[in-house]
Amino acid sequence: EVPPSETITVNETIVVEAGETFDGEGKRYVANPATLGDGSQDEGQKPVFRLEEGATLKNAVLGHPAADGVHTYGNARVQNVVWEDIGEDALTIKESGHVIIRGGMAQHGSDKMFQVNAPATLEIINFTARNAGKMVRQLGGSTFHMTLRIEGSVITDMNEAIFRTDSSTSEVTMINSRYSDVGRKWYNVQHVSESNN
Ligand code: DGU
Ligand code: CA
Ligand code: CA
Ligand code: CA
Repeated sequence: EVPPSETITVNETIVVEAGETFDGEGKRYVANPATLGDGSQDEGQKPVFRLEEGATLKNAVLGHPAADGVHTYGNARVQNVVWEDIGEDALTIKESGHVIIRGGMAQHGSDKMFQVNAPATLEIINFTARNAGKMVRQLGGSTFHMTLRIEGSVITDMNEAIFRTDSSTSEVTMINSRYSDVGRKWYNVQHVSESNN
């Protein structure tokens, strides 16, 4: 891995407008703790990036502090994005859509990595996930349907689970992936399909 060439302090959430692509060009983006958040477990922090419907975020490194990470509103693509030290969480699906996270890595989350707060399909492909509470958490107490698909990924050191949900209809498919030390793996997930893991 080549270290980022430059670190940019983000004072105000970077909004990637509908249908647009933001190319981070391999630079590191850190939150201004005074305006976005300090990356602790305090709720109510602001995201470093906000992706509107159909937006793409690529080639960005989120450094410490990462505040509330990335928020998505509808369909979104996150390609080759690295979270060096997850903040309150790494990415949150705020509005329904199909979100694809392809390539990249996230590590060092005190609790959640990917938080799903609206009905969605989340695909995680060729990703490295390590050292967090759970890789994916559907909003606690919610019973909407979500679909999780994990492919070609490496998952290590999750205290609680790879996926935790309170919904009896939510489902996960995991293929061609490797994992170790992932707690309960599927926490209350009623529909699991796995192959070649
Ligand atoms: O405990 O609202 O963790 O989006 C309830 C909270 C929690 C959310 C979520 C998030 O579900 O704050 O960060
Ligand atoms: Ca939270
Ligand atoms: Ca959050
Ligand atoms: Ca952290």
